[in-house]
Amino acid sequence: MRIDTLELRIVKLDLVRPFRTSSSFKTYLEHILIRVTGRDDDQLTEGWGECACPSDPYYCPETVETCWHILHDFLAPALLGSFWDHPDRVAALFGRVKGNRFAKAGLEMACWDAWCRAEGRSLANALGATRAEIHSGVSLGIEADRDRLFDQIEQYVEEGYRRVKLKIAPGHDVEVVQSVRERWPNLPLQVDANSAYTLEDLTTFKRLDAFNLLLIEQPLAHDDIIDHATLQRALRTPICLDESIHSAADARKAIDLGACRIINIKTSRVGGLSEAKRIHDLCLARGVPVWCGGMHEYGIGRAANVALAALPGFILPGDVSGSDKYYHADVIDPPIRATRGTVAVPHAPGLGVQPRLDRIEANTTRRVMLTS
Ligand code: OSB
Ligand code: MG
Repeated sequence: MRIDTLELRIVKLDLVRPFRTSSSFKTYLEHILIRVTGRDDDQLTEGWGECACPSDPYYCPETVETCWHILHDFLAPALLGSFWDHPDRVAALFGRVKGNRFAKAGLEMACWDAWCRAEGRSLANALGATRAEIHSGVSLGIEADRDRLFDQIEQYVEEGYRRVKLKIAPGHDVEVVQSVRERWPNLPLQVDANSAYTLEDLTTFKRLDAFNLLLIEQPLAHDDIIDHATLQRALRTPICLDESIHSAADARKAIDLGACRIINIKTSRVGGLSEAKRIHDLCLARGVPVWCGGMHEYGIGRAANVALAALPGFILPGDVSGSDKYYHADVIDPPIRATRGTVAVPHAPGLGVQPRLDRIEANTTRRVMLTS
């Protein structure tokens, strides 16, 4: 396979409702969509990828602008005109570029889509999926108003979502979780701190430990696994790492240290689908449950998440909700929907979804075409 052209665009979509975490506040997103065209044995093929990086460096060090720069000036030149026989080899073409995993993941996804379409295989099949549908949960942002939070939980539980994740932050934690637990004693519930706490907050975590949570996600620093191991030893509730895990090597070290008992796998955070699968394979071999996290993906990245979450080690419900939770009109047809808390895994070739060029075009704020 050889990629001949590469189109980058920033596509801006408004969120259905603002989303607040301990580290950021958003009313709209600007994801980079990537379209590649190439040839496989003279057969023409096309692929789409999504770079789901936030606009600000509050979740991870990258931003939309750094992704654009790295894609435009380093990754595209490394990919254009190079031959590769399997998308697992694409990451090696980017080998000289350190970090910048969100940028790499978006372009690698487009290569997976192009290759799978040329092979006539679905992405799920190519990754080794064993499920035809996945279980999904919802991630709820911080709401100052308790009634608004309760209304959302009520709505999503009614729609059949399998679990609820609440964002927490210092001063917005124990009391909120307690009130939700009192109202929904049996709801599968978990929390995500987005790295807002330190070991000094041990008493807060000891109190959270009493609410029968499925897990506590990324309580401590984004670049830590040592303190997380200390905290995990003090808690009954499993710690799940998100921000701290960028590779299978990171996952192995965190598991060996006892820094977590569960891992949230996000393709974009780990530099692509090949590395995401490697983390999955390691965790499956080590008996560590994983689930598929999200970055408010548009339909393209969301379809990739669904395919990944269909692998056998994804035994916990993920954050892969229907796209209607975030967007009025998604960039693909048909949009990804959850029915009674399950999302069907696309089985058409590649990502298995059709980009809506009219909507993509209407929401594009920047565009560039690159050729080899
Ligand atoms: O920490 O998991 C996170 C969204 C943006 C950045 C980080 C996170 C999240 C979410 C939402 O929790 C996941 C989703 O529904 O896509
Ligand atoms: Mg998280």
